[in-house]
Amino acid sequence: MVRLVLVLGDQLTRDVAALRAAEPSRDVVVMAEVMGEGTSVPHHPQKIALILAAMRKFAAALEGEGWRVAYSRLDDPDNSQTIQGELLRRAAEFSASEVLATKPGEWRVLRDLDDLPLTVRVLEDDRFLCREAEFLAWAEGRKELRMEWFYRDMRRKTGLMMEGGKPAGGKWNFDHDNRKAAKPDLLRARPGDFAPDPVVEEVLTLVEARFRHFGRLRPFRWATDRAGALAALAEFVAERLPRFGEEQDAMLEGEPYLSHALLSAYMNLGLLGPLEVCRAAEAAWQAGHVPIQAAEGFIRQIIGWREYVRGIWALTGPEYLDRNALEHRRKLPWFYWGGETKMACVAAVVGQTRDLAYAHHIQRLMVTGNFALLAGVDPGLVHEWYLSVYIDAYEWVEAPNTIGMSQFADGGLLGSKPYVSSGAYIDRMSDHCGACAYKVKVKVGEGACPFNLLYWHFLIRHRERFRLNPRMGQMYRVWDQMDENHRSTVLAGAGAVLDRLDRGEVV
Ligand code: FAD
Ligand code: DLZ
Repeated sequence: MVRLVLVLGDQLTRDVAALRAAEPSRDVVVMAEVMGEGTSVPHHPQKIALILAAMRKFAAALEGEGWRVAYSRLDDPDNSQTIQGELLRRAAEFSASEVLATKPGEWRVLRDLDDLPLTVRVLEDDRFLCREAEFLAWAEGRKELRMEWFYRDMRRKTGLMMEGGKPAGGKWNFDHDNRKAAKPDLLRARPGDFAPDPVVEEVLTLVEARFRHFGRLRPFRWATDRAGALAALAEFVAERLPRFGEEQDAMLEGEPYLSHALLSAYMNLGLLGPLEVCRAAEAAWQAGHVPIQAAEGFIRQIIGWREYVRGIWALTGPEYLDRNALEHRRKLPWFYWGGETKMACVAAVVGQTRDLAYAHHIQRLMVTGNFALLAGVDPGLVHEWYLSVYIDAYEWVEAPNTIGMSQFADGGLLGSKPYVSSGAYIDRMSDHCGACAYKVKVKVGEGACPFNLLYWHFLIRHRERFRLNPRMGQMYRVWDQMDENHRSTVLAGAGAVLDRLDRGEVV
C-alpha cells in the first residue's frame, strides 16, 4: 500500500523524521506550493521566494536519490492551493489512505492535518537538540523557567565548549566582554550574495505575479540549497564570528548585518542543522581564530535561546498565541507596514525589514518590539507582523520571541521582566538618534522622543504588576522622586503620542 510522505516548506532535509521513517520503494513524497500557506499571513515576498525555490531544489535532489515525488507547483491548474487539498488529491491519485508527516511548526497546520479524513501519523520534529519530552521534563515542577539554566544543561548534554565536565574558560557566560555600545569602527559587513540561478529566477517571476505583500522582492540575495547554506556558514565563521558578541547589540544606520550570522533562515528551513553550526563555531575557537566570548555567545544563541523558545512553544500549545497578560489592545501603527514615521530608529528598522526581510535581534527586540510594547499594541497583531515580515519566521520560534520575550504577553513565563527602554538605550546602542526629528535628550514637550514619554506611561499604567519586580523597583523610585508637575507633563505628552497613533497621524 502506498503511503504519502508530507514534506513541508520548512522541512527540507533528508533527516526530517517523516523521510527517515519512509521507504523510497513504496512511498510517495508530497510537496506542495500553495497559496494557503503563502497568504496565511502576508509573508514577505523574499521569504515566499526562498521557501519555494528551496522546495523545488530539494524535491529535485530527492528525485535524484530515487524518491517518487508528487510536487505541486503554485501555478499548476489542478492545485487546490491548500496542504490538506493537495494531500487529498494525491491520496486519490495514488490510492493512498495513510500519510506520514513531521510535526509542523505551526499549530494551525497541525490542526489541519488532524482534520483530514485520512490516517495521518505525525512524528515529532527531532531536528532539535532537545526533544519535546526532555524540555517538558526539565520544565516540570520549576517555579521559574530561565534560559540560563536550560543552556547549561544543553552545554553539558552536547559537550560544546566543555573541558573535563566544566565550561571552557571557567565560565558559562562571557557577556561581560560582549554587547558593546555603537561605535564607528563596528564591522561593516557585506555578506556575499547568491546570484539567482534559473530556478530562483522562475520563482521570483512567479512571486512577483502572485503576491502583493509588504516587502521588496529584489534584489534577492539568499542561498536556496544546502551547498549555498554551507557556504554562508563558512563565510560567517571566517569573517564575522570573531567579532560576534562584542557587536551583537549594536545598531548603525545603513548597516543591517554588522557581525551577525544571517543563518537563522537556513537552520529553520532545514538546510543547516543547529549542531553542525555550533560545531563550526567551536572548531574556529579551538583553532584560535575566534575569541572565547564570541564562540560562547554565538553557541548560546543556538543551543540556549533557539532550543529554549522551541521548548516553550511545545510546552504551552496553541493557546499561547492568544495570551495578552498586559491587556494591550491598540492597533499596530501603520508605519510597521511601511507608512511614514519621524522616529529615525523605527524608520531604519522597518525600511531594512522591507528591503531585506531581515533585522537582527536587538532591532527586533529594542526598536520595533519595544515601541509596540510601550504603545500597548495588541500582541496578536504584533505576532502577525513578525511572522509575516522576517525571512526566518515560523511560529515555533517567532511566537515565543514576540508574545513572550518582546511583548511580555505571557505574563513572564519566558522572561522575568519586560524588555522596555526609553530612548537613552537606543541612543547608546546606535547612531540613529543624531539625525532624528525627535531629540533623545528631551524628556517632555516639543521634540521629546516618543520612547522617553511612552516608557514612563508603560511603567505607570502597569505599576501594580511591576512595582515589586526586583529588576524594576529602582525605576519606580526614580519616578516617585520626580517633581509632580514634571510627572503630569510626561504622562500628558505620552497620552498625546498615543492619541496621534490612534488617529493614524504621523508620529
Ligand atoms: P545572530 O544574531 O547571528 O544569532 C545567531 C543565531 O542564534 C541565529 O541564527 C538564531 O538561530 C539563533 N538565535 C539568536 N537569538 C535567538 C532567539 N531569541 N530565538 C531563537 N533563535 C535565536 N528568530 C528566528 O529564527 N525566527 C523568528 O521568527 C524570530 N522572531 C523574533 C521575533 C522577535 C520579536 C525577536 C526579539 C527575536 C526573534 N528571533 C527570531 C530571534 C533573533 O532575532 C533571530 O534569530 C536573529 O535575528 C536571526 O539573525 P541571525 O541569523 O543573523 O542571528
Ligand atoms: C511559510 C510557507 C510558505 C509561504 N509557503 C509554503 C508552501 O507553499 N508550501 C509549504 O509546504 N510550506 C510553505 N510554508 C511553510 C509552512 O507554512 C510551514 O511549514 C508551517 O508554517 C509550519 O512551520
